[in-house]
Amino acid sequence: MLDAFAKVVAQADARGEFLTSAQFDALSNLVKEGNKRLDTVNRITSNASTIVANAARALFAEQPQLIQPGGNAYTNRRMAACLRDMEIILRYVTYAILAGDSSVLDDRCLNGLRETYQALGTPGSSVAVAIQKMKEAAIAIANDPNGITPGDCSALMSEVAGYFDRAAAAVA
Ligand code: PEB
Repeated sequence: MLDAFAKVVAQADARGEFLTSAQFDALSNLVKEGNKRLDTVNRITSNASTIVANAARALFAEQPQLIQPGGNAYTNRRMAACLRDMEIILRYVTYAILAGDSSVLDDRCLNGLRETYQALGTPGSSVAVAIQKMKEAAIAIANDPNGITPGDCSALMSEVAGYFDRAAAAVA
């Protein structure tokens, strides 16, 4: 599990060299813009249950077969497992945002997840849709200019979108 700093250190050490100025500048920018990242993680974390519930509702409205008899989220046990999975994925996305690196998401959440869903008979493509809906909701909340110091968060929001896209691609 790496963060943006540990990754650069590992890369530099593998070459046996000091940090390049490009690596240094990227980390310097990460520090300079760090409050945006912390605010983003804080906003997504404190709205996690709303993000999960709304994304799940939107998924089941689009794919009602999932909650009909025989569906993959039919019965409370499967519904609970589905909401739990969405929450786990969102939680790892928040870790990746904080770390500025996807390795925690990759190694602890996404690795083997596609195969798990295949073995369970859970439709990965539907999980991917749920993740995309969480992405939209999370970005709307994180990027809301109200109640916060205004600034340009476009680069950070595309990084955030990238972690959700990575998760969706890993299960689709
Ligand atoms: C992954 N999900 C399920 C299981 C596991 C995971 C390991 C099997 C064990 C169990 O039921 O608890 N666990 C989960 C995860 C990590 C982990 C992400 C990462 C670290 O450890 N059903 C749907 C939707 C979708 C869904 C498409 C969006 O209709 C999910 C939610 N996951 C779902 C369901 C089950 C499941 C299990 C319904 C139960 C499947 C079953 O028992 O039939």
